[in-house]
Amino acid sequence: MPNASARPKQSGRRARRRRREDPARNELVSSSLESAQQCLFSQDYGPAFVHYLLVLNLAPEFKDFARESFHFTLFKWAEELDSAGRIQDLFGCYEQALELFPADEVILNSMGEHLFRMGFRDEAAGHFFKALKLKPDYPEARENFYRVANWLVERWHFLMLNDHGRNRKYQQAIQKAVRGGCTTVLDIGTGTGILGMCAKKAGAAEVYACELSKTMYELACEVVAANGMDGGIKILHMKSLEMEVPKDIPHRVSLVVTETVDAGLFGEGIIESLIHAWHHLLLPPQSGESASRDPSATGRVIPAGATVFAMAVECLEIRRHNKLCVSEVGSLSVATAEQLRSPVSCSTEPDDSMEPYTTERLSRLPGGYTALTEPLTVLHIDFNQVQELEGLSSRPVQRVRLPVVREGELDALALWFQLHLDEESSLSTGPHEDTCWEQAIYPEHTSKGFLLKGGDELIVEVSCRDAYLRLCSVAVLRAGREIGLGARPDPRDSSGFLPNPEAELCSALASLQTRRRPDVCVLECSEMALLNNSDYHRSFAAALSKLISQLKADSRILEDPAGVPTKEPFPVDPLYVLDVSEGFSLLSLIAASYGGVKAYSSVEKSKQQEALQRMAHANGVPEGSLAFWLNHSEDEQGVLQRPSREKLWSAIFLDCVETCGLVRQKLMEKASLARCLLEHGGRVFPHKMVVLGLLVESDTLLLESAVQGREATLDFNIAPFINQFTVPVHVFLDFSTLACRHLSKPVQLFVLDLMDANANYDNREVQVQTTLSGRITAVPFWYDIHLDENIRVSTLAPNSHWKQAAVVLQRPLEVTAGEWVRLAVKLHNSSISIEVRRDG
Ligand code: 44T
Repeated sequence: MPNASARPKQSGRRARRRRREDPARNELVSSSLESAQQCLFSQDYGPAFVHYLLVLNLAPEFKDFARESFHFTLFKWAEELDSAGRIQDLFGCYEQALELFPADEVILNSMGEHLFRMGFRDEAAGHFFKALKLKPDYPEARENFYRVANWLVERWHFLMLNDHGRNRKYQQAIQKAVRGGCTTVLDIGTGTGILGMCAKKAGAAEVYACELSKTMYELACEVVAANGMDGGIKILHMKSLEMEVPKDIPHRVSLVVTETVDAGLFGEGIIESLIHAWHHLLLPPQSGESASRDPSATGRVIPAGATVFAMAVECLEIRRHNKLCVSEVGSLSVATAEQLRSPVSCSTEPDDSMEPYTTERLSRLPGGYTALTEPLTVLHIDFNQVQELEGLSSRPVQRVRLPVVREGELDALALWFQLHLDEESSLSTGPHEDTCWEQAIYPEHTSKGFLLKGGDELIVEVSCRDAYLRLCSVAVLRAGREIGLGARPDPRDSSGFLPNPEAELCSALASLQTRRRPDVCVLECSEMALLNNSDYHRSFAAALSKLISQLKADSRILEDPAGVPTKEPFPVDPLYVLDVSEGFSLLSLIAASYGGVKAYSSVEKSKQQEALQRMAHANGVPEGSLAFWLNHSEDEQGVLQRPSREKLWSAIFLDCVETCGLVRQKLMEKASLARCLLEHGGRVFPHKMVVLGLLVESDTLLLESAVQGREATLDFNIAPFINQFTVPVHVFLDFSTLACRHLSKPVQLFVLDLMDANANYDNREVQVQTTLSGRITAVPFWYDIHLDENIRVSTLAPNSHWKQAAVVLQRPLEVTAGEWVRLAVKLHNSSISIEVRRDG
């Protein structure tokens, strides 16, 4: 605790004079300061905080002197408010504190941490960013910022800005339109301002831009000013749907430019934005009969429209992230666990709890994919026809037939589109294009193991009832018969398609088997992949069973009064095992299935707890040997009901690596707590982690991390601004499909010992010899997780649920084959940092 009892030094002549001038104020200040210090001393943080507020508001000259004590008081009081659930009060205090100290990086960072814990990630990120701007060498804020920068400025901004082809095509289309007479322009969703700047540069008389993200809006303002266009482009921080004429822009415009499209085309709300724009922001469209053909008196949109394609694919990687593919997990049978599924599911009836699609770059999926059908056009949309846009949501569900060209299991439908910028030019987001675009993936849940055969036709329903384009495989036409795939076709909606009665019976049967029952348990895609990770569970089961038999054997050997060991016929107590993995985990259940074990799980969601209990029942695990730790926190007696041993736990499971490839936050703190709770002979699983990595040259990683120079961004000066949001560690990397050259062999970078605190260090230097000449641009890394002396799991294993991470170097290092380089590896608060230097 900072020194709370010291008296403030008189801070300068002016302050002294003021104090002399107002004795009543001085009296109040000094008594409040005294009270603040007393309260602080007696750990009465709420009143201490109020006293400090009063003092510092009345006597700002004490700010320097009281800063540390004020911080301490604020943080302690905030902790109390947090545990009491008084969230409004908590943020109220921070706001008051920031009014007093608006440029205080420590307060900003701490407020960011609270915001983050409560799920306000964007706001949290904004606070860390501000803290870091105020004090660039503040490591806590830097690490926090790196963890959340992705939410503030999504990584695809770098990709899009580095995509010269895309930028150029947009620029040419805009140039043509402006030179053709569209001289008033609105850029919807301007991002860094690039399309608006294209319009200005092409000679547009008036350019407006809007952007709903605060960070992107601020960035756009900086970029536009740096390019000397701040007088020429009016940027608004708002959603286009809130814009009005003449409040926000003086009159309607003749051109809207936008790239508010996601991989599924409509996910960023382009339909709604354009309907609104046509009604409120754009001049009337040019129509055949329209009297005026003057482009400056009519409105139009770039892009002019889009054509959407879909195809069916077989893909193991998609399958294992969306449905259970194994019948055994560890030693457990999960054959009855079909109720587990990923949240990505698309039926023609929108369901808010589900995401209709995920996105993937098909060409980069590990293990690849097989196209089972030809790509087929499923929709064409004209952005210049407002009636067409408005009609989309009321349009009946359309059925399209995809001819099957190759035999395979139906795992997903993939969707992409061609964006027609104007009559001449278009962009494609297809899987074969060399672009930054991903495809939208609609995983197939219902047709478990359904094999499509050449000559079949897959019937897909296409709908657009809410903001999303939805695709749903409903049936297969085989030899003139329709085989239902689970989602019952609705004859009213199917335009002119009448299913035969037999087919209807089939699909009714299928939907009886697969209809979502109330006990369906939804897991994240990464959790599904974890369940499908047989290696992981087999290794844990083996290591655990070894430990259990050892401990059981030990507990049977009791000392008799004469000191001679005797064998007890029955185990005395159950062994206690705790799984503190975050998210869904079966490790506790695997432990409980060994018998003589009482296992506690940290799974919190009630649906997931029910799923575990169902599986326990199905596997004959005795009632009572599986319990949920968090249900017991109120009732400590229930947990600590074993008086015969001093410490409770025989084994504690930690999930030490996040799916994204980073060490789990606070892992080492968790491990040391866990060690304190172990009985004699007990173990923390895993007991050790080895971080491995190698040197690579990868342009892809560079392009995904930062905007490279000015060329790609049409010679506009954008890179230095957006690159403030560059983070040195790239996560969710798939090393097996990363385009790169390996410049060295894998080396051991770091060891984390979870069983022995003394074995740890926080930085290490590693010498690596290069095997090829090239430019070191990154160091991908992964982990060997040692469960015991003999059993280990690698996070790089094929079919692992883990992805990898890579440190991307700020300055690539040119090396020649055989040269030695030195890596300075550091671990600070679970974050790994690596610097690469030439040796010598
Ligand atoms: N990502 C594609 C989607 N906005 C692009 O705030 C392709 C993803 C992608 N502003 C990998 C690769 C790729 N009014 O800054 C955003 C957003 C803003 C609006 C004002 C509105 N109505 C909107 C709607 C959106 O527009 C910006 C661009 S959205 C583009 C999304 C490279 N992963």
